[in-house]
Amino acid sequence: MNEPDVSATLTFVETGASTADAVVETLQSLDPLVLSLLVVAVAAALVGGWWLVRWFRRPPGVRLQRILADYDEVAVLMHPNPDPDAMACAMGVATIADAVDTDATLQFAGEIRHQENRAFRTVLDLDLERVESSSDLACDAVVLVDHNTPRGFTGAQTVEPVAVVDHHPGNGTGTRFTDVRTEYGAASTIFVEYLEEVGASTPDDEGDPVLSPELATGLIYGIQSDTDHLTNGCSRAEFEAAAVLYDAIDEDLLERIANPQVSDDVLQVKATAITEKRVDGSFAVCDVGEVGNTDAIPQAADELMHLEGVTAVVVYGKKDGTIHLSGRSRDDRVHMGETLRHAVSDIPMANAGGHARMGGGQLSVDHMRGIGPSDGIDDEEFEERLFSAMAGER
Ligand SMILES: [Mn+2]
Repeated sequence: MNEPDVSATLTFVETGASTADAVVETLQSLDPLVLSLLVVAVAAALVGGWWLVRWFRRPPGVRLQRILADYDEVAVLMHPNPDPDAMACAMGVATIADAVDTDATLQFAGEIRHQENRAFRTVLDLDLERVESSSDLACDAVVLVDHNTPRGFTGAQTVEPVAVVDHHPGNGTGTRFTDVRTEYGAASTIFVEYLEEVGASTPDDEGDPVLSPELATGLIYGIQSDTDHLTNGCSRAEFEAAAVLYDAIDEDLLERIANPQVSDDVLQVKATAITEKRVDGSFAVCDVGEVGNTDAIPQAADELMHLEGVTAVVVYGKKDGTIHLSGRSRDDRVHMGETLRHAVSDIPMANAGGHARMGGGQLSVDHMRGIGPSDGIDDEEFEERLFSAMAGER
């Protein structure tokens, strides 16, 4: 039974020996110059390999910091209309960069409209710069946070970020550093880990970053706002990050961000949505009319979702001849993005879409009423259409 095995082993040993002999012979026959080059090449490969292993064994926060140290200045780019998670991440990059004497300019496209976002910026005294085109970027070295593909400004598609830190799905990458964790509830959580990795939770006098009350408060608020106060889309990492931040959080600052004054305009729109809504089964639709601040529309949609028995809502309002739509759903039968897309599909120049639970869109009033060849529809028909789209009817 064992015989074939033994002979196989013998053959292997013989072959092995003769191969080793052949290698030695070949080496001896080589020119000394070639031989020494060969030795140098092997040594270089070993050192390179060792270096690579060491580099990739470093925690990502340390790697990011080493990369930031190569630049005098970086532009930290938040996504358009940045939210607290994006702003907190930008603060995180600035702190990690500051410890290695790299200046960080925090930049964003779009606007900071939502009262919570504005309160976040004001209370934490953030210096944020608005960009309209890629030429406004503070420098070539761009660090992208809370999104992975630059968008929302002229020339965005030409920007090649050096580093990308995000928690959204997508294919965007940085030329030197990419850390996208889609299982995380907030990108701020990743920065809490980075700050620990670079020693920020145990500050010393050697220039290591310090977890300031502002930064800790910003990061916990970023986590809270992206996870609906740790109730939705969380991973264990969010709770661990909250524990790390706990000692440094300034409760006064946190309270001021969480309870900002709401403009009269926004409250009016919410009130209209509550009193004027039309409910059909478990769906609600409301036309809130002309609005001063279009950001009030999604907030009104959020408000209506609190209504008992309502599982999907669409709120729409008009500003400057454009209808702004915002939909929410916690009904598995209603994919809100698809619902809105379907509802406006035959209206020229309209666009709408989004995720299963959240969607939005815009269309021009003139195009809806019908200009040129199309017949157009009125507000009432449009509402009927929204209801039937939610119900999955054609
Ligand atoms: Mn986020």
